[in-house]
Amino acid sequence: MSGTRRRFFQDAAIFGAGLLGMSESLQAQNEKPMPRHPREAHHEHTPPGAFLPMMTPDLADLAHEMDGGVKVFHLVAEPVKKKIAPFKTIDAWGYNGSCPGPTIQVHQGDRVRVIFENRLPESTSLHWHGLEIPIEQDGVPYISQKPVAPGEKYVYEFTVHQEGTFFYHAHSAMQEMMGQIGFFVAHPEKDYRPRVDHDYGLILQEWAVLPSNTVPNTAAMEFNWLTFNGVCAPMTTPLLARLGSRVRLRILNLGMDHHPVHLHGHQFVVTGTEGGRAPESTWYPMNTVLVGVAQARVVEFEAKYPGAWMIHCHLPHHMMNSMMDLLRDRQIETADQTDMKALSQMDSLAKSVPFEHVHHAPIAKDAEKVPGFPQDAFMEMGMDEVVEKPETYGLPKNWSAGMMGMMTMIRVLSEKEYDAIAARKKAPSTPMERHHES
Ligand SMILES: [Cu+2]
Repeated sequence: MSGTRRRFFQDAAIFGAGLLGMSESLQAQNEKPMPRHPREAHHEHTPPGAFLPMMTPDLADLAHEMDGGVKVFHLVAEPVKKKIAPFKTIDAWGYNGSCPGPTIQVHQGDRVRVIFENRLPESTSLHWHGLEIPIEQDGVPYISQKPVAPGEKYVYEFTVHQEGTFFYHAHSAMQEMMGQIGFFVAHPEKDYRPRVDHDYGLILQEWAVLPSNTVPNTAAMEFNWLTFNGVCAPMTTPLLARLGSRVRLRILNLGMDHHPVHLHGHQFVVTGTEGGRAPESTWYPMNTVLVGVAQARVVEFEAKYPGAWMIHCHLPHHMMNSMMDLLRDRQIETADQTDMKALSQMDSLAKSVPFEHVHHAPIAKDAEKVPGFPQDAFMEMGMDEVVEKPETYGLPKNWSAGMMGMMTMIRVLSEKEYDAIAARKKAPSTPMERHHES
């Protein structure tokens, strides 16, 4: 038995007893009846109208209240201090204290009211990207409405007759690049077939933040911080799937670049776009999907193979952050870097957070003599401890060293492993957290 598996079994024994796993947290997100266990979503007896909510790792859902038959949401545009990496907090703009904004989930056919408040220092509006709604709800300043001035409110109301993966964003380019975007998911009246057991959403963003600065340069054409749901790897929370389950992944892009998002170890099919569900006759196997600007791509796959499988943008420079702030006195460079210098830079950064820095991978004795050295040497910076959370439990030591930029992973887990992590998510105190307090 491997060490990882043994740790899981110990964990299950300690935390598993009497705990119900994921189904309750899913239920909490959803006012309609939910199956007790996500796998039962496959079952023919799912109550009518029930749907599997999309999970947006590292972001919350926006709650709503009912006013007669109308779902009422409150959305506030405001500046947000956003920690995108353990050692980097930026001054972004977002909604309800969150960047990207909280996820809105509704049903096809719902009447939706969004009471919008502008707490930005400038005028803005909300555009409902992809939704077929009356022109006066379209959120384009001067064309469909007056700009919403600072301190003002505006009420949007429309019926959602479509299904699919939509989004809301400010209809002003620079505000978009400051982070003003969020998911708007419309679940179908009749569940998609085949049904899935897990449904995850990822928002792709890119940021240009100069060293020792906190404000993104929204006029820049080059980007040094790359995020999924507002955080760079390894801060991205791993997605979890039960072995043998079917997974839906919705990927949304609002930035300056198109991102080829690649999944390791599994093939998927594209089952939808920002325009809704695609007919099954159009599905074909792939493992990299290009998500263009202002597009959403929905992919589905069977989680057939156990392991921690990476999901990442495959643009080489998006598989890392520039490390300008990380190493302070250097940008990414491929010259004049020595082992001692790199180590002392990493150590001083690690101390400033603080976290325990794991020594980088070995280099050859005469490495400096080889033209081109270094390339990836000195790039990786293990920080398991500072990004530890239930979803990272049981990963191999120094797993975080290889995680940078637009990157996350899907952990395909046995029932026992999955339930052990679900139990940790519910446990108020775990040895991991106690360790942090000590
Ligand atoms: Cu990319």
